[in-house]
Amino acid sequence: MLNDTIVAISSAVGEGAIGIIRMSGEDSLSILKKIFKSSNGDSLYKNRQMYYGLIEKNETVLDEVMVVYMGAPKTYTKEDIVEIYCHGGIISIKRVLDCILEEGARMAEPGEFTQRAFLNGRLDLSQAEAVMDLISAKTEKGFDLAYNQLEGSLSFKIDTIRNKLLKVIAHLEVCIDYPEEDIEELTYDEIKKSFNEVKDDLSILLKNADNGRIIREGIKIAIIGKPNVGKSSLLNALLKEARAIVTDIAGTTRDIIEEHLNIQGIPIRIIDTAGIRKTEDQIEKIGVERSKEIFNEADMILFVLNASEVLSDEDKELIDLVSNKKSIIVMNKIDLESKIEWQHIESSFEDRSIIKTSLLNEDGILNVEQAIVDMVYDGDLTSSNNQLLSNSRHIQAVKQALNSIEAALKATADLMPYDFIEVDTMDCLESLGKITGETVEGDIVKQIFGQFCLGK
Ligand SMILES: Nc1nc2c(ncn2[C@@H]2O[C@H](COP(=O)(O)OP(=O)(O)OP(=O)(O)O)[C@@H](O)[C@H]2O)c(=O)[nH]1
Ligand SMILES: [Mg+2]
Repeated sequence: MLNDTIVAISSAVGEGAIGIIRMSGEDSLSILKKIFKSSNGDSLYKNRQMYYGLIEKNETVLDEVMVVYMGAPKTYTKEDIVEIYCHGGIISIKRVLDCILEEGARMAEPGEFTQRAFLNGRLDLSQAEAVMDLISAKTEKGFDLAYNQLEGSLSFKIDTIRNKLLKVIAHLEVCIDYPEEDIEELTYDEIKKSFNEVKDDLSILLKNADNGRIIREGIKIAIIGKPNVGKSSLLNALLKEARAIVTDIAGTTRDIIEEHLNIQGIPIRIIDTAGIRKTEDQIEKIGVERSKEIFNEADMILFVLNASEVLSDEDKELIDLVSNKKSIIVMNKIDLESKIEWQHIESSFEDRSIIKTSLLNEDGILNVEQAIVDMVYDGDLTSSNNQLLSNSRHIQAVKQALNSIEAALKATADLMPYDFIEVDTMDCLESLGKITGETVEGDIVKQIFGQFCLGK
């Protein structure tokens, strides 16, 4: 039902100076004419021109507004659009909205304006998804990433790869359909060359995808360690506020504490946990169980140790656990006399950064931040500007495409018949089409737009 007219409140809900109502569809202008009286009696509504006047119903004034009519097809949805700028605040907007609904417009579903932009061919699917990312971006980097995607940087890359595949497919089909014709045969070597190019393109996309995903979704970091080593002190120092209770009593933190943090543009979900130890205390026991769950779920661990204590067996168990995970070692309390077995630590964490801190005075906290940034970017900060892939759905599609092209390469190496090779090539093409929306199923499209906010 693309030709009905939809309406929604497009500004954020709550009190504000202005509240914006947007209509899209064929009847937008005629509905506007029924409810709006321009102050100068104008009723022509030139394209993209603002008019000042009153929204009236049964000769009662509902609000004093500004309106603009934008004619299809050069609009966000490629349909006729009308925007009404009311006084901000719930009553005014609600009254005008109700009035429009009575005149026959339908309340828009979440994301329906952008969905129309997609269905009418103004945006491809990855660009439409970028619109949502722009709105929900929490960091500058996240915003820039989404903006590039909206501009079509990812679509362009995907199209380039798809075109390479289409060329091979076209050639394969001619060879399959007209075997007797004297068409220049595609040699297996030539096919292989094209496939290898595609494979390289896809691998490069995937190489930077993890960073992209982190910039978009945030990275989950857990602070883990024995009781009383200074985990909550670390959380507070990173947040620059006294968020968690810090005492000299071992077992102070019993529940997990989760906060959002932004280090050099990287969005982070940081989680302080209960110190891990064997305990008979019922509450603490549950806390320790949760700490272990968080440990498993986290993308990265900040492992805190107390440099002024000798290592216990429990410490050593934890060290073994942590050494298998992406982690940064925070050697805390270096203001006190050092008693820890450094050799054991260094040999257990040969390839890890070990940061010395005295969190009592927030000494070393900048080094911890830098270590996090380095780990996220794998020591390669410049690559943070090359991310094209960031959305898990897109990453999944590229992975599938890579599998297919590898299968196609193998079939080529085995000198399989052309139609065999074509099947894998088609699979690859189809996987890539899911990103831009050419080959995506309807219910997935629905699900994607369902995540949008109302009025977008
Ligand atoms: N001397 C010294 N004391 C510190 C340092 N960092 C933290 N402390 C103290 O160590 C004690 C424990 O700190 P917390 O941050 O509560 O430790 P925690 O790991 O969260 O402890 P639990 O929540 O019990 O697991 C507090 O008394 C802190 O003031 C440090 O660098 N040097
Ligand atoms: Mg604590």
